[in-house]
Amino acid sequence: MYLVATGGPVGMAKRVLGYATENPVLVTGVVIGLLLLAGGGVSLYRYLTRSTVSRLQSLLSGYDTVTVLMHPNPDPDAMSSALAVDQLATAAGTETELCYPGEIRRPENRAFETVLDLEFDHIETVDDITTESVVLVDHNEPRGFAGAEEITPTAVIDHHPGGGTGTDFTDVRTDMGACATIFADYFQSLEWDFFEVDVALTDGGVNTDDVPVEAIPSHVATGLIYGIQSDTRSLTNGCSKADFTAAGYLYGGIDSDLLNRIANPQVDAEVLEVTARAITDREVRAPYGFSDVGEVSNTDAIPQAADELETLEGISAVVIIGEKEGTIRIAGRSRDDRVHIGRVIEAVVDDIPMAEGGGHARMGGGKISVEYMDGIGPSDGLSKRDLQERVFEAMAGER
Ligand SMILES: [Mn+2]
Repeated sequence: MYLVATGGPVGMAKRVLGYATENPVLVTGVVIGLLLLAGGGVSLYRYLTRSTVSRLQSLLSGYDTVTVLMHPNPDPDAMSSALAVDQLATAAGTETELCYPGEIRRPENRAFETVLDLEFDHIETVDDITTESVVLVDHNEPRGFAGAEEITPTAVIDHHPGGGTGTDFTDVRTDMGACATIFADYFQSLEWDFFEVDVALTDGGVNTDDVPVEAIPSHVATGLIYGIQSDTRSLTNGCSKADFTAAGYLYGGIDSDLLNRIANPQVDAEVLEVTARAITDREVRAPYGFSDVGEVSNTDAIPQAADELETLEGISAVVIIGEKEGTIRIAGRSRDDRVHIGRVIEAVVDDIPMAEGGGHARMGGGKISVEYMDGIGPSDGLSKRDLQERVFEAMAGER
């Protein structure tokens, strides 16, 4: 040992080096031990993940057919997760029915469905689910259809908070940016090969006939990576290291042409026109915005315009209204923690007969029949201008 101890990191390094020179065997042993521990950690993690996915597979193999249930208005994360369960189930010798309540409306979601040529079953009530076993993906409590509360899921794979569990299997990882990340993790631990499927560019169909049972077809890998991208705003928002790891892993098996077609679909001209109107005619009382886009033929354009207006500098919450066939549609967005946009819309339509309004903290919607608006108030009823005032009051917490 050195007798002169010097301070600081240099001194420390010298002492460690000195010690290592004098006790080579001991130090080598310690280094090897540390390396083994780190390697062991990684393989232990892989072992645990593999046992998790094996448990899911053995659960699936116990049924002839399982229903894979997506949340209402499924997004690419939910849809690709359903595809992943289908792949795992097929390998376990089990058929699947991939189901969703609500609608697949947004262009990105429709493009996902069309380009991948998916056949998801639309359900309206609990009676449309005919299998004994239900697997939930990307949500943990069934919702959005009549009798949803009667469903007891067998398995739940999700990344949202909430208390929902499966009777036999629950893997809810709230630190993940996407449910697709969990499935990528499963596939990685299974060490299945990627398999390039033949995508018919002309009709958008995916031919899955030749896909080996234990493989990750390129359209599934592509779907999963887009699920991660769309749930995390292209890995910029709410993601973890695991999402990057999953994306890096999936990259080995994607079809980049397919990804491009899913991620950059053609936009309906009316959506752009309505968005332009929403921006031009906006009323801003910072940090809140409101816009009336008037008559529309495609009501999907209203929430999409709300998405765009919300990104405008200086606006943290926004409500857009538009009209179709005597019904006013409302779409709200908020990234302002003070504004629960669902409750704002609920408060705005509260006293209007037959009106609907509500939603989540960041996203909400509603509809009002113009006929019923006319019946409100002392004289001429409720005008769209009055509606605007109500919206600003509610956003400021005054309703
Ligand atoms: Mn998700």
